[in-house]
Amino acid sequence: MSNLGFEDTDTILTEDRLFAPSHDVVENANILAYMKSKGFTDYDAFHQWSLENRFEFWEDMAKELHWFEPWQTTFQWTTKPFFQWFAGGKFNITYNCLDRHKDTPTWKKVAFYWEGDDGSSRTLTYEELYVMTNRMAKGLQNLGVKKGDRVAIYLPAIPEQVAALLAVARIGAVHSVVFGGFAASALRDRIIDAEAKVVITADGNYRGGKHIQLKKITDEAVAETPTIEKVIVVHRLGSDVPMQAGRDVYLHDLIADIPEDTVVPCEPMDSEDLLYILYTSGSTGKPKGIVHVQGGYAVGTYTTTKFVFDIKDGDIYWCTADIGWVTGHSYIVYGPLMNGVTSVLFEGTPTYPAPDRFWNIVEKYKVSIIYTSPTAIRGLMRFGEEWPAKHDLSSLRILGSVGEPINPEAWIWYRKNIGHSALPIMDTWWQTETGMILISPTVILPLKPGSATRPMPTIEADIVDRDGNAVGQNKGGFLIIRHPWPAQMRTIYKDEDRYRTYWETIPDVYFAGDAATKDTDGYFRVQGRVDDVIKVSGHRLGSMEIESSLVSHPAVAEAAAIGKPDPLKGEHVKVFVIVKHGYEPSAELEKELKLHVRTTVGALAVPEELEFTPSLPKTRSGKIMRRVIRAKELGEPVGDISTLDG
Ligand code: 6R9
Repeated sequence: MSNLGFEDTDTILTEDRLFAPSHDVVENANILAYMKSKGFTDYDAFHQWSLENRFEFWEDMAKELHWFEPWQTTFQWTTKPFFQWFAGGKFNITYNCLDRHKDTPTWKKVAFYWEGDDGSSRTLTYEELYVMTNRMAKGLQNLGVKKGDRVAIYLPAIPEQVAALLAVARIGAVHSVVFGGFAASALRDRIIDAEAKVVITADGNYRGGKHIQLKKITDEAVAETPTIEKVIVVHRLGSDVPMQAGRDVYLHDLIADIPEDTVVPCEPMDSEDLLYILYTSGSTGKPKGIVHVQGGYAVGTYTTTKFVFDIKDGDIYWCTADIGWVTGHSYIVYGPLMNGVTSVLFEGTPTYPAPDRFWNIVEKYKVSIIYTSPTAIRGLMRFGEEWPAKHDLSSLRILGSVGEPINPEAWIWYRKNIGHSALPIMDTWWQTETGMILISPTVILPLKPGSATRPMPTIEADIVDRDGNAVGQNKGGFLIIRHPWPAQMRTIYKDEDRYRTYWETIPDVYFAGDAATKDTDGYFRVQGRVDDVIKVSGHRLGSMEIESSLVSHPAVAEAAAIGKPDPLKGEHVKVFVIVKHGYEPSAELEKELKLHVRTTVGALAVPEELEFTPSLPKTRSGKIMRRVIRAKELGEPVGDISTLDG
């Protein structure tokens, strides 16, 4: 990453409104109970203690979960920047999501209220999810899936998707969930990189009323993957799809003869054994397989769910993300289930069939905690205050936000219209790589609109320059973390060198790739990426992935993709295209190229703007200077370009 530049990010928002938490909420907060057990009532003092006693903190948290055998070493560097948490421990995350709740009242409690895109619904208790998970685990074993094997999951948001993750983890296999909106070639590349043996998909589904043919896309992908032996097809629509004899099997057939009382014992995994791979965009064309492990990831997501969302027994929790993204892994599946909370799982979109779909769901299920994205909020704001006003939202007590910076205007709208002008907003900053929330308020902190506030306990975050020197208060710089936390990624799958760059770009600290500031109260304000990652509606896209897609089209010689500020999506994609000799720029070609990106990467990546150009600025070594293109496009100073050559 040679093009780090934050010279132009040194702009401080003059946002100084402060929203104090209510006394009752603070008194009953989960985090306060823990703080008091250590002799603290003030978060600053407690946080300072947690920096000095980080292992004690994480040991306390880990002890709340079930270990088949206790760990021997809480933390150790192996060869820096590689490290281990809870080494020597034997653990299974599915045991902690399900089995641990047996013989407790949680067992009979609802795990998920599922709401389909079409308004259909299903309810599953913890016990029922356990039964579904065990039968699926047995089915996978019957197909020959063993500990360490990779299983790709390409499903819509249905209970079987949750059970699929849990079943794979239960038998010690490794899941690789692929977002249902990705195109066949994206699914294919992820299956190939992970060398997955089995893929679990569905006959199809509806999203926002649109029919998505998951099985057809899977067939296209699997035609080019040498490792896939079996395709499991969940009946979501109940439609008949072409099945390849010997390879494809319907889930209901696979488990037909597996009795409901079947128990597949949880594989006792080493803490550091792989739990999952999740691909995300970086600054090269190839998505990175972020690796998370069983023990530390569980401890980190369990703890942050409990403290940030202040989970209580009667809560109805709803994270509106998709399980195909890290937010869904950590805060739909693992964190909430380990906390034994009742959740809503939603298959659809915020505006279908009408712009009050979210608020309708909140009212219907009496949701008390909602965790959504700035894009969703801004999108719903457009339709006006009358849509939330139609619904009784009085069940809500905590609001959450994730995925991109939330602008103060959206923050205020969210609080006023959804949060009855009173509820706290947890603006949670984290990443696929971090596995868990790292910077976020808890309900005890005063809030500032547009600020993710303070780091979580034990998290040592700072703002530094490119050499790692702290820049001081209210100065723009790079957001870094100084010490590993339990849920941090362990490596990039089959690419250790790429993992090292996170700890080597700025010497000896974890560099997140974001620009941010810290104010005099120690509150962080994250501004956005400083690398070639574009965040469209909170979803990560790599410039190079879009460019590679474009140059794979016969008419394209070269392409550059940049992110441009977008009032709704946060950012949108603009591409610059040089056509090959013999081709002419035209409106038709523009349409064709956009479609090409849609079918090779996915709908999210489709450029909003496409400009044909005769040339692109490049370094002497031939790299496209996206930062220069972006600055020119936005009419900003181009800045120091001497460092761009690489
Ligand atoms: C969880 C998730 C990570 C990037 C991250 C940053 C942006 C996420 C944010 C935020 C400002 C927040 N980001 N949360 N920026 N405020 N509360 O989104 O993971 O898809 O890997 O993206 O998202 O730029 O670096 P991921």
